[in-house]
Amino acid sequence: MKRLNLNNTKLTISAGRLDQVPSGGIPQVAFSGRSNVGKSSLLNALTQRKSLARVSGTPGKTITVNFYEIDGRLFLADLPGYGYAARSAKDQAVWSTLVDGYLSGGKDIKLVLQLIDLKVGPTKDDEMMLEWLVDSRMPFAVVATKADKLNKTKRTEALEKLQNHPLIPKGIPIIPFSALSGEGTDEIRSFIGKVTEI
Ligand SMILES: Nc1nc2c(ncn2[C@@H]2O[C@H](COP(=O)(O)OP(=O)(O)O)[C@@H](O)[C@H]2O)c(=O)[nH]1
Ligand SMILES: [Mg+2]
Repeated sequence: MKRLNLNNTKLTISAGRLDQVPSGGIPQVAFSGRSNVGKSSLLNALTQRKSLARVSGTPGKTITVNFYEIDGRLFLADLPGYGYAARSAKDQAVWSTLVDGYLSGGKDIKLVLQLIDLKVGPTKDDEMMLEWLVDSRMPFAVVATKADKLNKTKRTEALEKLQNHPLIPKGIPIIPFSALSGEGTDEIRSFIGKVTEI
């Protein structure tokens, strides 16, 4: 298959409603994680763009799934973050309806990348997400973000904790990633290529 042209990337749709979600058969990879986990930074690293996705923008303002179209052959779907203490019950319900509806109904979703801060470890919200992914049999991988923040000993410990986590089944890839050093970028890219068969 022809190599993806990552320079040919654009934000196509900010979907606030399920009927705005693309459904034309182009494979989609969804990025899930709490606010501040490093989702925008990962998207920028993967697409070799400095600011395709806004890094640490005003959290929780708009609840949308942002679709980035790559070379007309792949969508990266940036799910709205979770874990905002300040989010109202109403906004929380909007989040659940959109995310649950998207992940349950999206026949073009080939993979979910679940981001977990390697230093912080899985939060309660991360665990709810992991449980959902396992129960719904969604193909997923864990991206352990901000790996540069840990020294070698702490890093090994933290990775072992993830590997032994009861909600992360054996065989689910756990990929350490750092937006600062670029570690993990190629691995995540080739994993996406393998799973989506593009
Ligand atoms: N040290 C370090 N900081 C990071 C990394 N990735 C993101 N950050 C920082 O974490 C904060 C949140 O990042 P962002 O990508 O906006 O997270 P998002 O809210 O999940 O989209 C920002 O201040 C980033 O600069 C990383 O790999 N290493
Ligand atoms: Mg973001």
